[in-house]
Amino acid sequence: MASRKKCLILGLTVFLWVELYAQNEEQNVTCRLLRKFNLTGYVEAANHSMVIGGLFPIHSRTIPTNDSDEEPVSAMCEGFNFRGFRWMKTMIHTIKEINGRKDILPNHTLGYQIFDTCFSVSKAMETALVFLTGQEENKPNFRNSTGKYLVGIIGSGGSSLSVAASRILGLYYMPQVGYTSSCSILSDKFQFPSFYRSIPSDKIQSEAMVNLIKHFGWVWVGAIAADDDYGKYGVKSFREKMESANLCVAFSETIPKVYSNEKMQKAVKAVKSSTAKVIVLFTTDIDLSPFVLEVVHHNITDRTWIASEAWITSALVAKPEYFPYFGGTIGFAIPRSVIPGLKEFLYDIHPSKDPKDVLTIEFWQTAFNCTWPNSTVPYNVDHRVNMTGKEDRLYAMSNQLCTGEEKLEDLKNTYLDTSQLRITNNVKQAVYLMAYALDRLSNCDLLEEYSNSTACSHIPDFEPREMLPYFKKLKITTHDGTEIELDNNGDIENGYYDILNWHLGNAGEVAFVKVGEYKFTSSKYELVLPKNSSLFWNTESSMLPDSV
Ligand code: TCR
Repeated sequence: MASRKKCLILGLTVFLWVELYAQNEEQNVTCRLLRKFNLTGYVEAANHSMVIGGLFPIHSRTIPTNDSDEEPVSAMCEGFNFRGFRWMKTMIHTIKEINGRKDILPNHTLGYQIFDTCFSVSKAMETALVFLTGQEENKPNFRNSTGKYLVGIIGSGGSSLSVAASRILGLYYMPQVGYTSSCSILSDKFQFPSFYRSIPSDKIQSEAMVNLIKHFGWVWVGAIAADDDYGKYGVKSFREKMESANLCVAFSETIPKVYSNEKMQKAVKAVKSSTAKVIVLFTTDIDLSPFVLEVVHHNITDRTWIASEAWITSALVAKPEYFPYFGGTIGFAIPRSVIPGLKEFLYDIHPSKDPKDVLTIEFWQTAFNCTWPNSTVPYNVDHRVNMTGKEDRLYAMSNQLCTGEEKLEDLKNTYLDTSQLRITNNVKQAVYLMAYALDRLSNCDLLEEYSNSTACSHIPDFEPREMLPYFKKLKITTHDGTEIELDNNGDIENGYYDILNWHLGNAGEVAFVKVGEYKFTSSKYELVLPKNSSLFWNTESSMLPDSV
């Protein structure tokens, strides 16, 4: 096939049949349960020796379906997520870069198979099953029950997704390298034997928050968590560390993931009625958005928010119109990096290149608010439940047709914004960790303590578990000279966070001003907040808030 060499399957649908035979004693009935997995993504596999799997939140949620006792169906997705789309493109860009290098895997090239998780646990589970079992004639020979070719998986995105997926993938010791799953439980190798990551564990961040609180002399602090593994474990370890530092948590609330006015108002009430003026918010930006609207609606000002890394630089929250409420936010961010060649790669996108590339068409339609002629992609109809609890179609089909002449340069869009590459750089490093582990395997470059017990493996004919020893103490140097070393739990041994503070920029935008750093190694930490850093506080007096 002529198109074999190119990236071919877009919007691919995978069918998986699960057959359950239930023996009914009286009637001897056989029940057959069918489930069609409906996954979207990109694959390029032909002509490559091996494939790396990838999972990214290209949509923000699944569309709720009506309960029915008919055949179980796989949900559709909505809410195009430009940031997740950039992460996904970064994985492809990195794989192409590695394939062009002579010093890493010189005799092999890597393909990829990437799926959209829609930011949902259920899709992450579907993909885990497909990675392990799925195979169709025109699809790559990724590792199935005979154990071939799929090296491992980059992802799955949020911690709840990684926890769920790696409970299945871990059964087969399928390596998984997370780029944004920071929940501390993923360090537990008994539960997650094949999980590694390029993002530090939140164990470090929650301690960093407590040290920041101590630094400013606050003792009475509220905490709000997202209703998922990230939020709940993050706040749990934050509370434990506050207690051991003899500091107090004034309240601890959760933001509901599925709309519930009652639960939301409970959290708002806690904030309004507490005398704690400093509040930790451990949540991703997507989950935080409805809460932000509530804070605006209730006109809650005069609070200082301590941001977790997942929303500290988020364009969803850092909007000038929210500055009266969220200005002065302080928190930790993954260090920024510049990725050579990525910007050009991201700009190289146009729906006319491939009529089957449904994600690019949706990207174009959403970014330019138009409909691509004759496209089968439903425009971004959004079933998000609004603040009043009613289903609200926030976007309707645009009548305006896209011309194809729309200019990416005119867009102010998260996808193209390469000024704050933080998690994006983690994606790149996650792919490199996987590739370097594979490179070590191809050279049988084992640590001494394993070399007696493990025979050398052969590419590409090896079992997933054979990769695991090569992640032990894996040490790599990144494109910008940073050294990354994994410890025995698959966590980053040492590194640092930027401490950012939200100021109002000259052009009226929210500026993320770096005011310090939090450095950590496996045995010690250091909070560096120079006395002369310019801190902005959103208090009446513009002075450091009191929270006692
Ligand atoms: N860990 C979160 C997810 C997350 C995220 C982000 C999502 C983190 N940072 C930035 C979007 C953007 C950190 C988790 O669930 O583990």
